[in-house]
Order: sequence, then C-alpha cells, then structure tokens
Amino acid sequence: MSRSFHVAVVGATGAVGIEMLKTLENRNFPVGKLTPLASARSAGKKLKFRGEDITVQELTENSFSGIDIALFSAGGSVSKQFAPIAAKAGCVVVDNSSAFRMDPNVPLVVPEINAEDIKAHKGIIANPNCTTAITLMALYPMHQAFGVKRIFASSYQAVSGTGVKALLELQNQVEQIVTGKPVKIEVYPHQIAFNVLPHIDAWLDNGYTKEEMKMENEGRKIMHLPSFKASVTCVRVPVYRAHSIAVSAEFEKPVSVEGAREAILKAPGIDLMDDPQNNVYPLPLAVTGKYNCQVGRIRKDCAFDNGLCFWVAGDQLLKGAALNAVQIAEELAKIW
Ligand code: NAP
Ligand code: 3JN
Repeated sequence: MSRSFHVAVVGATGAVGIEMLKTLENRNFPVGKLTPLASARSAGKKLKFRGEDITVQELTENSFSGIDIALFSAGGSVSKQFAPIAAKAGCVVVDNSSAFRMDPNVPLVVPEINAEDIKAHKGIIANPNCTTAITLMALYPMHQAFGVKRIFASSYQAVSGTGVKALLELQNQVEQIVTGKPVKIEVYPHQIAFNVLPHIDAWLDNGYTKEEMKMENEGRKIMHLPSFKASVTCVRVPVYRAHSIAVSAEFEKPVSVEGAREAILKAPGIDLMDDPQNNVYPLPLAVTGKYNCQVGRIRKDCAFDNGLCFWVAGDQLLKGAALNAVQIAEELAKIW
C-alpha cells in the first residue's frame, strides 16, 4: 500500500467511532488525513489520533469533498441521509447501520468470509450487525466443513451495543443500587443492572425483534446461502462490552467435534478456547479489546442429528463494528 487516504469517521464521538479511530491507528491504516464528523453537539470537541488533537466537525452535506473513505457509525437515519451524498461526492462509504445491508446493490461484508463481494461496490459497502458478524465468525468455518441448514441461537449482548449512554446507565444503576438510592431508568424499558432483558431493537409482527431477524437475513447474504434459517432470541445482559452467543446448528453432512475444531483452527479471526474440564471457554471479559473472536463448548447437539452446539464471544465494538469496517477499508485499499 503506497498511497494514503483521506478518511472521515461519521459518528466519531460515539462508542463505535472512538474504536474506529483507535483501530485505524493501531492497524497502521494509511491515513493521510483524518476528518472526525459528528452532530452539532460535538462540533469543536477534540479527539486524539496518533497522539495529536483533531477537532470534530459538524456533519453537513458539504463534509465529503476530497474524502476517499468514510466510515459511518451514527445510526441508520444519518446513513440514509448522508451516505448517498458521500458516495455521490466520490468517496467510498463503509456503513455500520442496517440502512443499506439488504440492498442488492450494496455488498454486505465480513472480510474473512466474503471479501470478494467488495469488488462489486457502487460507493457504499455495508458492515453487518454485530451479533450476526460474531456468530458467523464461528459458524462459517463449520459451514464450510459440514454445510449449515439452520441455527437456533440466544445472544447475551453487552450494553455498549446500545452506545455510550447505555454504558453510563449500567454504571449509574450499579452505583445507585449499592448506595441504596432509587434506580433511574432512561435507556432501556427496564433496569439493566442485575437483570437480563429479552428485548433488543424494535418488535416485528412475527414476535421476533429486528435484531433477531438480522441473523437470518444478513447471514444468507454474507454466506451466499439463501436457504439458511435462524431462530434467534436476543438478550441484553449487564456486561459492559463484548457479545456472546449460544448456538445450536444443524448441518447437511454428518458432523464431528474434531472436524469442527480443525475447521476453527484453520480459520482466520477466530480462536479456539475449548477445554471445559479446565474451565477454558470464551468469556466477554476475555475478548474485550481483542480483534479475534473466540469459540468453545463445541459439542454434538443431543436434540437433533448432524447438530453442533457452541458458544462464541467477540468484542462487538471491534469485530462487530470498528474492526470489520477498517478491515473492509484495508481490502478497498488493496484494489484502489
Ligand atoms: P453512540 O455511542 O450513541 O454514538 C452515536 C454517534 O453518532 C455519535 O458520534 C453522535 O455524535 C453521532 N450522531 C448522532 N446523531 C448524529 C447526527 N444527526 N449527525 C451526525 N452525527 C450524529 O452509538 P454507537 O454505539 O457508536 O453506534 C452508532 C451506530 O453504529 C448504531 O446506531 C448502529 O447503527 C451501529 N453499530 C453499533 C454497534 C455497537 O456495538 N455499539 C455495533 C454495530 C453497529 P454526537 O456526539 O454529536 O451526539
Ligand atoms: O444492540 C446491540 O447490541 C447492537 C446494536 C446495533 C444497532 C443499534 C442501532 C441500530 C444497529 C445494528 O447495527 O444493527 C442498528 C441498525 O439497525 O442500524
């Protein structure tokens, strides 16, 4: 990579945006100039990049002239409004929201699985939902070995998946409870401290939530597997950072635990942490801040034939968002 890029981060002050800056820096992405963008609320704020203070600018329709790559993580409505404007101005958008994920003209990419799809982009490339991306990091190598038909899964999602405000809500509620003060509930419909909420994202007519259906819809597109089925329950847990998912997967071919382990050991971006007798399995605390996801508790499913159960964990701010976006930018840089 000889050239450098003018990179914009839209939503730079958010939970994902901050990680995007750190990931660009830590992976030595060839940033010639960095432009952090956010709402008028944060304009003028300073963020650190490579040891220097850079000033956050307000996102406007004129923000994209001269920018090569724009990493968006300011929510779906901002993406819907500004990503087409950015693409029209000649920059390539990597979008973290669901706004364009299912658009047939927009590649939806986990680089370890379908990096090739990037080549078909028309100015916008979508980053998958974090729970979907982390699950697929473990499921895809097993799919390559045995051919996945369907999964049943439950997620255990950290509060940072909801953004900076939710991190503070958990911290404040824990403090309120241990000091005997009344608990303030602002972000979630119920107290999240010392609780679990089987509710992430908006309800759909089929009784699932939007978050739950992302696994099937996005999984089909990323794995190029239109027959893939997923029945998912997404659950918010009082963990600061990193999502975990318990998966039961049914495959076309006969499975073996050894074969699944071999497939994982050969796969990029996922580590095998599977020695239950010695209490070795993936933990959200252990994957926090790590680029690689971890999978363990791999065992034959006792409820159906050709089935495997496993437990996968990953830092959703990284593999579920910032890291995956920077990896897409790295792939773009190779073909620029
Ligand atoms: P967050 O912590 O609440 O941050 C939101 C960011 O968006 C802030 O920088 C905010 O700027 C900016 N923003 C909000 N409204 C804006 C506007 N009208 N114009 C310009 N900037 C605006 O949220 P987050 O957790 O980083 O998530 C952001 C998005 O990333 C989510 O909505 C989702 O689509 C996607 N995502 C998140 C995760 C995750 O694990 N958190 C995972 C995958 C994808 P101000 O500082 O000015 O308010
Ligand atoms: O709640 C989580 O743990 C992850 C949140 C992801 C998210 C939050 C708001 C909007 C998304 C997403 O990435 O799927 C969206 C969205 O649909 O854009």
